[in-house]
Amino acid sequence: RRCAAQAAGPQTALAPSREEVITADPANNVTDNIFSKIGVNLHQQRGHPLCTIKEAIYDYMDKEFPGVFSKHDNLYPVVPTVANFDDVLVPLDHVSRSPNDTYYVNKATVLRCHTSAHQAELLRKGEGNFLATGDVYRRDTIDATHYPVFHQMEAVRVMKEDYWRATGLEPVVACERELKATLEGVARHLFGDVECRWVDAYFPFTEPSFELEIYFNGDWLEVLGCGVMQQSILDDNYAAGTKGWAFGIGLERWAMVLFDIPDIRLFWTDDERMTKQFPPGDLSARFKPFSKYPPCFKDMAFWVSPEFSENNLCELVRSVAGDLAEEVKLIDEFTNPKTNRTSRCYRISYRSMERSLTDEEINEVQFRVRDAVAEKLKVELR
Ligand code: FA5
Ligand code: MG
Repeated sequence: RRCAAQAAGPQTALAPSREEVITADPANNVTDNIFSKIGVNLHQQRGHPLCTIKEAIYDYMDKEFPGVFSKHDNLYPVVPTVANFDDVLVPLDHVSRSPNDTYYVNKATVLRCHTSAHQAELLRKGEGNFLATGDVYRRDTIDATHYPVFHQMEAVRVMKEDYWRATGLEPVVACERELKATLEGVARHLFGDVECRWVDAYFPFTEPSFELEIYFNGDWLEVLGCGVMQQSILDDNYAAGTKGWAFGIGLERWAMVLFDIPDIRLFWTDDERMTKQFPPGDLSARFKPFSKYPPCFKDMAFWVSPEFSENNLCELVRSVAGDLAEEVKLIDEFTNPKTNRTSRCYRISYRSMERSLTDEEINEVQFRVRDAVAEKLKVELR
């Protein structure tokens, strides 16, 4: 009953039908806008910068660990809630489980919010060393480096006992060392000399955990999460007493740094001025800005209700304005001391990557956004 995705190719993952992901279930929060991204599989399209990054990481990993890693880039993005969260030890009260952050098909099924959703499943199939790449879905704010659909590459590397023993190190230390050396190697392979730094982090499925940040356009950009795998994940799904490390790379972020791509929406355009700039496999391509059309700003102020959330606002803006919405930014907030009500003012910037927007057009979009906000978010427009 599954139908093939629009651009059928030999690699194309099966895509769900609309009815499979947009259901009448009260927990369902998948929008048409999100549905339209499932099955597109940018990471499988040869010549797409995300595919080029994927292949470059494969190359490096195969060189460092010949014949070790199996590769998956066609795993179905609609997964059991258990696989996405419970199997990787995400606590029941963790924010990522909230429908404010994750797309639920129903209580038992989600659009994966990370490729770690496949860790346990693949380990149970006996795969101890794999790279799993795919589209992931998150309700998130809107700006140049955040998009509700993006791509990750997961790595899991299990070390057999004789292997880590031969290092003469404690297993956790051996894992941490190999993990960091590997990722620094990947970064050097792609970027040559680049300023990067390790930051301590927390993930329920690794301990210790780290994030790698790269200096990009005047700021530190978080490009991956990683760590030494929690023992129980290996014990329960693979083999007792084995040790391992894992990482999850944000492919868009790496592609932005490597190819100088300034805005995450550019990955989704089929404007030839973008696509023609990236020959398959060419790591030396650099994005040359094509005339950037001017942005158009619209402000919107309202009294917030207790249920108000910024992710809901962003989602709503995106479902009305699509990729024309470049950024949604809080520019003012105050609380009336007498009534104790809080007012917020958001500035939406609209911009097309492909053409100049007319005033009428944006006014019309903004009207629809305002209507939708008043109706769906139960706030009082000012
Ligand atoms: C994770 O998703 C963990 N599963 C990563 C991991 C795997 C840790 C295995 C340990 C072991 P995080 O939520 O930080 O972690 O996301 C990982 C990366 O995805 C980030 O570093 C960033 O590069 C990218 N990312 C996160 N949110 C977005 C977004 N909205 N748009 C684009 N990229 C994003
Ligand atoms: Mg993070």
